[in-house]
This record gives sequence, structure tokens and C-alpha cells, in this order.
Amino acid sequence: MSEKKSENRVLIVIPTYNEHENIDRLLAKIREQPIQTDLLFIDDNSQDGTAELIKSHMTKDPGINLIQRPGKMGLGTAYLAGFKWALERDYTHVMEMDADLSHDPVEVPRFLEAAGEADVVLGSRYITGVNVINWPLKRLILSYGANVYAGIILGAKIKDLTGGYKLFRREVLEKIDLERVKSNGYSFQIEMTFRALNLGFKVKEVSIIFYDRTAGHSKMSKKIVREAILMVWKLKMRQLLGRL
Ligand SMILES: Nc1nc2c(ncn2[C@@H]2O[C@H](COP(=O)(O)OP(=O)(O)OP(=O)(O)O)[C@@H](O)[C@H]2O)c(=O)[nH]1
Ligand SMILES: [Mg+2]
Repeated sequence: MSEKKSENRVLIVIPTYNEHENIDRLLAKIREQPIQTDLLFIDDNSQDGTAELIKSHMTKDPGINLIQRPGKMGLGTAYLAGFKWALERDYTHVMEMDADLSHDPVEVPRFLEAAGEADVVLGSRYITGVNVINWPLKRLILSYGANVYAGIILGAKIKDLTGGYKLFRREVLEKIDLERVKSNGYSFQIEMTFRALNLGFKVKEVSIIFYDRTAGHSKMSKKIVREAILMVWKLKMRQLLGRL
């Protein structure tokens, strides 16, 4: 077993937009974990010095990488850039994680373990009731409702389709036609999982606790919600027409 583990090459992709206040704590927590991982930050020209701070960590930690983009281009395109970067290298597993410590790095080993019997592992807030700490009720209803809505329309038996703490085995990212992925906000998470399911990959949910950010600002917007409402229907239509 240990032999198999040592063959894993894990990349965690972390999109950042004005997350300066979270970077030090995030990196310390990730580096406390027993599993060795490489990190790839995708920064969209944050104005608060996020990229500069990441660069200062890079001088001490060769496992940290950074892609800098000229402006805020959205979460979806950030992840797609990260996935392509990973596929150009020899990573076996690619993870998604937010920079705001909503996703506790302590769970990384559990994701890897679950990947032993699944192709995609989703960190799920809604397997055992609601595992969300400190969200306003409005936000919780929106997230929970979005999941029920998307699950019904897409016919996916997944409790948390919109979460952003997840893991893909390399083969999944190789097989999904990344050029066709068009969502950029929350629906990016829904779309990636839907495409994986549609290709026959096994998706497993592991229970996580989601902590609301304590520093920095949310980038959630009405535009992101509207995109998700429409995108779910677009995905279903394309699937029915055999043009996903
Ligand atoms: N590169 C890049 N990163 C982004 C962009 N939008 C959000 N992010 C990052 O993506 C992650 C998730 O964004 P958040 O603002 O935390 O969104 P959220 O988790 O849905 O909202 P909160 O729960 O309110 O924090 C964070 O690490 C952000 O810094 C973007 O346009 N480009
Ligand atoms: Mg967040």
C-alpha cells in the first residue's frame, strides 16, 4: 500500500483574488499535513499583494507554483488553466481548494484515500445534514437550494454539486474535453462533475465541514447565481442531444 501511495503526485490548484490575509495560514496548514503535495496558485492580478506574498513563499518552498493572469477572469477559467498546467506535467491527482480556509487542508489525506475507489472525490457539506459553520441563513438556503435544483434537473444523485473542494484523478481531466467547459462561476463545479458522471467515471462524496471565511471578501455575485440557473438547463439539453 505504501508503495502505491508514494507513486501519487498530487497538485492542489488554488485560485486567488485578494486573499493576502489568508495565504500564510493556508500554506502553514497545508504543509502540516502528512501528504506531500505541490501547489499551483492562479492569481488574477490581486491588488492586495497576494501574488507577491506567494512569490516570497516560493523562494522557501519549491513545491509552490504561481500563474499570474492580467485581471479577474473568473474561477472556471482559473481552474481550467490549472488543469492544463497539471496535464502538461506528471501529476496523478489534481485537487481544487479555495484560498480562504473554508476548506480545511486536514482533509487532503481523506480525499486521497477515497480516490483509491473513485475517479472524482467531492467534499460534501450536505451528506450528514448541513456541515456549514457560520454562514448566514440566506447563503445556506441559496447553496442548499442550488444543489437540490441542479440535482433534480441533471438527474445526479449527488448531495453537494456546487462545492469547490474536490479531487480528480488525472484520467478524468484527460478525458473531459476542457475546451468545451464553458461555466465560470459556481456552475463550473456542477459542470465538471456532470461531465465526469456522463463519461462513466465514479464519483464519491466525502463529508467535510465548510467554514465561512474569517478574512478577506467573498466574490459571490448575482451574476454567478444566474449563470448557474441557466447552465444546468444547457448542460441537460446538450446531454439529451448527445452534444455535451
Ligand atoms: N483567480 C481567481 N480566483 C478567484 C476568482 N473569483 C474567486 N476566486 C477565488 O476562488 C476561491 C473561492 O472564492 P470565494 O470568494 O471564497 O467564493 P465562495 O467561497 O463561493 O464565497 P464565500 O463563501 O463567501 O467565501 C477563493 O480562493 C477566491 O480567492 C477569480 O475570478 N479569479
Ligand atoms: Mg469562499
